Amino acid sequence: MRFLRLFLVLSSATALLAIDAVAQDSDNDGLTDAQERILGTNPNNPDTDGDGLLDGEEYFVYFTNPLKADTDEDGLSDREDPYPRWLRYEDLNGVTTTVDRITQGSEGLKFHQLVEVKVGNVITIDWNNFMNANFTLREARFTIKFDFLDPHRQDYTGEGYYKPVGNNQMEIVLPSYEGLYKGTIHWPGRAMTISDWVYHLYSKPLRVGQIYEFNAFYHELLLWGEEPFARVRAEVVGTERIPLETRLGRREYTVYRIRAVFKFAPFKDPFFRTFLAPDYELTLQAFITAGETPQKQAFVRYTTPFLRITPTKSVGFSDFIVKH
Ligand SMILES: [Ca+2]
Ligand SMILES: [Ca+2]
Ligand SMILES: [Ca+2]
Ligand SMILES: [Ca+2]
Repeated sequence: MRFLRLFLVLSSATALLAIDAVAQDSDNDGLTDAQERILGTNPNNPDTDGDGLLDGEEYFVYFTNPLKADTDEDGLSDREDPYPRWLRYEDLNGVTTTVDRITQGSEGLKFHQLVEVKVGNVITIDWNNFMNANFTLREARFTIKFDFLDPHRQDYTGEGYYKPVGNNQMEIVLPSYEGLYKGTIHWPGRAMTISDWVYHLYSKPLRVGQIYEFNAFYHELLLWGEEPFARVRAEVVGTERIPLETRLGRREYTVYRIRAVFKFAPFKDPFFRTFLAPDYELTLQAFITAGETPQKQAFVRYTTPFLRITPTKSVGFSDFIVKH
């Protein structure tokens, strides 16, 4: 009996030691030694890449790379960069994947986005959106590559741009399914492309109850002869806790919930008329980690609408969640 008790004491001590070893954070940087093994960081150096941010802060708060001093490669180290991250978002519908980063180089504030859209055909888009200080669009340059499934259609790669000309006018060159679109359109103030909408909120001090209004441009609407701008009203409706799957397991984050109502002009096309009537509205949402500055605010989930006429007419959403 005595022997058995001793054995029990010993085995629980061993178990405690094992738990300690798993939970141990030797360099006190917010990541356990076991987590550091997964990420490849040094368990005995709290700042593996020497950029002034602790490994644990980088992973959990800034969403930057703890193995790279300048995650988005814009010349500003993660610590001094107001927009330091480079993140991959996957669409829960499996349609679109994007890799986003905001850089500040000689060309000013730039939102760079690599997009892959799989709608049977595969479209890859390399966007460079040059932004004003309030994250509205100043100019854009991009390359679009179409890989058609149909063996009778030839794959092609086209260059395009949006370039401001004169007052509130934008010259647009846009490779599309149907060939090259070229034209100059009215470009209202406070406008951006449809996928930039969440980034517009970046430059703002987010707080609950705040409302932001702007215009979102959707090129496919322009190509079909519809009014290409939606009027957007976004509101920070509250904070909440949401789970996020990360390489280090599931973790809960306190986030701002943002609700955005996209109001379109009445459509001429009967399909979209029926689908969106009577209000021609779509309600979308975004979740952004509740940090005090954009440096600490990461978009962890957001939705972007799409209304496609090619190859088939559809209304849908890309619901992006961060891969971390
Ligand atoms: Ca550690
Ligand atoms: Ca670091
Ligand atoms: Ca870093
Ligand atoms: Ca940087």
